[in-house]
Amino acid sequence: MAILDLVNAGEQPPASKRPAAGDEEDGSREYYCRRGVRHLSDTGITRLPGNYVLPASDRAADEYSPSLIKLPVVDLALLRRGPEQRAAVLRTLDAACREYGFFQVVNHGVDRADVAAMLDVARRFFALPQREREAYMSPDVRAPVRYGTSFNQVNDAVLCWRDFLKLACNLPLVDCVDSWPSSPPDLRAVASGYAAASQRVFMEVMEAALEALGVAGGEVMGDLRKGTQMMTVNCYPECPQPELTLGMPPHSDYGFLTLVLQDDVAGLQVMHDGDWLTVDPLPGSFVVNVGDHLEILSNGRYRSVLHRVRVNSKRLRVSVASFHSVAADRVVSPAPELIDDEHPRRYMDTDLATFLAYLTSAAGNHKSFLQSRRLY
Ligand SMILES: O=C(O)CCC(=O)C(=O)O
Repeated sequence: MAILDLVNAGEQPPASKRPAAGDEEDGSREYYCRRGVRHLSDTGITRLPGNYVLPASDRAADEYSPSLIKLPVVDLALLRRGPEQRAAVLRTLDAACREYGFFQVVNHGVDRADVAAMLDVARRFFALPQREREAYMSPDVRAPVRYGTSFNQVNDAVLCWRDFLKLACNLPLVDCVDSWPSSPPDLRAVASGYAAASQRVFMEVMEAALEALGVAGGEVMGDLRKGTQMMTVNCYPECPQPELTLGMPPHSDYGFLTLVLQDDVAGLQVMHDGDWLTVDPLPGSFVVNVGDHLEILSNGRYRSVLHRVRVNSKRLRVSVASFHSVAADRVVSPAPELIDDEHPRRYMDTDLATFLAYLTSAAGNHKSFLQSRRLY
């Protein structure tokens, strides 16, 4: 038994909820990967199984009494209201991307009812019987639909307290939607409407970010218009010992920007000046963060920042993260406008296909992929 398994070893689902004889071995890592944490939480366990217990050095240090930060707010309505207001918003956006790598977007034009419907259908999907959810499980990181658990369950040394549904949203969207879950019956309509809205907001914010960086956006925006979008619907159920584990480990995101829709339960934490700060969920807003591809394109001016998710014992949390980038084989490089004697090129070229290949052999947490692309 591994050392980690000795901590809290022995906590298993009550007999009534255990798999029938001949099913996976009860309490094995494989069992937990197959069943996920929603199922485990529903069994009413009171102690965390050893597979989820992080070494003390990787746990969140403090008691869970998060001090909430308000991220810089980017108001998209002001972006459209004449050159002066646009310039002021661009300054806010630029400062947020350099200092935090994170900001919140308001007045984004996505209907509140559509946002609420997305969170609602997400909750209903994770409340479906386990067998229905399991049908979408796949170990293939390139699958157009993938239900699973943990962060990168094949390579995670310790499992994370998260279940997810990943939906590829590449264009034309109709080609992807048919492979998405058919239950709940409104999932395809609600999630495809939300995905299209999220792509619109992404394009508007990305155009502003390129303008703020002083980069000619034509080619990049053209590539993004034909690019990739992956939507991850996250479920972090109530956890019996949240201080021993995490919903997601510290990681950065691969793409240009990620748009995160969170419900009203706090959990997302951002690394800033060496401290973990909890993002205050601002109702109706999207949290937006810079991904590795934008850090590379900006030659390091914008920061793809580590973030992680804490869980709690009282309320299930749902979030929807939408990752946007160029097509998988399209090369991402530092913009020539941002390279000079004072700012030599800091990153090698990369592409999404290389990142996906990397994920099959590494956990992909921390900023390990981005570090592998750094020249100095
Ligand atoms: O659940 C969240 O708030 C953040 C999710 C996230 O970081 C991710 O999906 O990469």
